[in-house]
Amino acid sequence: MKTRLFTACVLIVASVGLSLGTFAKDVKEPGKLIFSDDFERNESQELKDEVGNGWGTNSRSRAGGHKQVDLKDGTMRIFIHETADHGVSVTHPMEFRDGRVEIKFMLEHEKDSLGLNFADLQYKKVWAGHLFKVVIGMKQTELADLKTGVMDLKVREARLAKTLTEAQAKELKTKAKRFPHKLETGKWYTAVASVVGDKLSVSIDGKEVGSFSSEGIAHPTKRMLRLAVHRNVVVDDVKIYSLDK
Ligand SMILES: [Ca+2]
Repeated sequence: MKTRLFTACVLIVASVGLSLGTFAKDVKEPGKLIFSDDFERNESQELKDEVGNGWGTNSRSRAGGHKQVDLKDGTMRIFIHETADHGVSVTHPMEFRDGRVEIKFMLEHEKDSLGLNFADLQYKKVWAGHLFKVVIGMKQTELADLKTGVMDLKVREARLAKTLTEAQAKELKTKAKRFPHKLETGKWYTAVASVVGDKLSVSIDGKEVGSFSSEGIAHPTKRMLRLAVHRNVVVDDVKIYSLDK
């Protein structure tokens, strides 16, 4: 009897251990690396944006062609030009349903923030392909569904025309979530934004900051990453993983 009990215990412990092991493996599973950049290079000139490696910027259309992105000391410095009529957008194509973006970043001023915007320019029911975003600021991180929120064309029109109904305004409030999370200026952090199904999760330096589920996040094709900068941000080591099977 004792032996049987002992055997049963061993089996239970072994199977729990095995499933924990499998679980740990699932959590750690990095997915397939589909893009990475360490910015260890320089431009051929210092007057205009020339990021290379497939990156685009909106400096020509929004800042009269003035330089707003500089490769320096093996990093990418993004800074808004005084003539810009829109935040700086530094874009890279990608494609996944479920995936993860990792990025090293440094904010140098209390008012700085880094936006990670996920877009699909082929989807025409939203403004400029906006699906959802993560905005990392000095005091908080915001996660927002833009597809079924403020960037939905009908919602956007109503907001601009100030004809948004009370019910619409109330619903819009459910499309974003803010998490208090303090950062220090002049310090490097690594942010990870994971998208699985309708859930967007963000961690900074391995610590979960927050997660948010909303239907726009489940959009089947995330085709572009936009780094959105309204003042000044330094970034490095961008990695994009697809978690699609
Ligand atoms: Ca680097």
